[in-house]
Amino acid sequence: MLSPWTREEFEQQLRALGDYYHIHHPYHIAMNTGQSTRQQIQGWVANRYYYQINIPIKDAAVMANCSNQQVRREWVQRILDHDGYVNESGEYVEGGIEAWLRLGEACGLSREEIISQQHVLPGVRFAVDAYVNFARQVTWQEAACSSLTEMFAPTIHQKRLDTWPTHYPWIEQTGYQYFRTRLGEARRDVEHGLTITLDHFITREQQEKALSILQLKLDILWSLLDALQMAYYHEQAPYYCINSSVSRRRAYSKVADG
Ligand code: AHQ
Repeated sequence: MLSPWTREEFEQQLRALGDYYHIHHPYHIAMNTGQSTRQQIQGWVANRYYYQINIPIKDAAVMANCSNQQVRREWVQRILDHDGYVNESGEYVEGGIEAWLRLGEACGLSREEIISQQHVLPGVRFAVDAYVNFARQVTWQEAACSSLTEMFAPTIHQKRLDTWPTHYPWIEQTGYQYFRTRLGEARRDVEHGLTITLDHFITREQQEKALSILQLKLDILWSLLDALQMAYYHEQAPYYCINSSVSRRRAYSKVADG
C-alpha cells in the first residue's frame, strides 16, 4: 500500500503533467511561431468558440452537483466570467464569449459564421462534449480537478499576446482582450480548483485518480487540436476523400482559404 504524497509532492505531480499541455501541440507551435496562415488561425478561432460557449454549461453542471454553498458562491464567478452579467447600475458587463466573438471579428470572421458553428469539426465537437458530459457525470471535486489544465493556461495566453501581434499584423488589436482577461481569471480559478483538489484527494489511490482526471482533460485539449491539424494542415477534413452523389448537408464547412 503506497503512502500518500505530501500536499507539496501532490501539487508537483499535477504540475508535472504540464509536459502534455496543448501548448506543445504542433498547431499551437505553428500559431505561436508565426507559421500559421490566416485560414489556420480563423479555423482555430471558429472551432474554439464551441469550447468557449460550453465552459459555462460545464461549470453549471459542476454547480448542479455541488451541495457546498461556499464552493458554489465562488464557482459561479466562472459562469459570469464567460456569459457576462448586468451590474448594479444596470450596465451589461461583457464576458469571455463576447470577447471571443470580437477575437473572431478581429481575425476577419463574421459574428454570424462563428455563432452558426458551421466551421465546428466533428472531432472538436466530440472533445468538447466529452468534457461537458464528464463534468455532469462525476463528483464536483473530480470536475474541479479536470479544470486544472488552467495551471498552464497563463503561459499560453501570454505567449499569444507576446508573439501574435508581430507574426499576424492583420489581426486587429481589439481581438486580444480575451487573452489579457484570462490571465487573471485563470490564476484565480486555479487557486480555487487546486485547493479543492489538494483537500479532496487524500489517499495515494485518490491522488493517482486525480492525475488520471487531469490527463483526461489534457487528452481532450490535445484531441481538439488533432481534429484541426487534420483539417487545416493536412487538408484531410472528415470525408475529404468521399465523392458521393448524396448531397450531404455539411454539418461543418472549413473556413474559406483566403
Ligand atoms: O479560455 C479558456 C477557459 O475559459 C477555460 C476554462 C477552464 C476550464 O474550466 O477547463 N479551461 C479553460 C481554458 C481556456 N483557454 C485554453 C487556451 O488554450 O486558450 C486553455 C483552457 C484550459 O487550459 O483548460
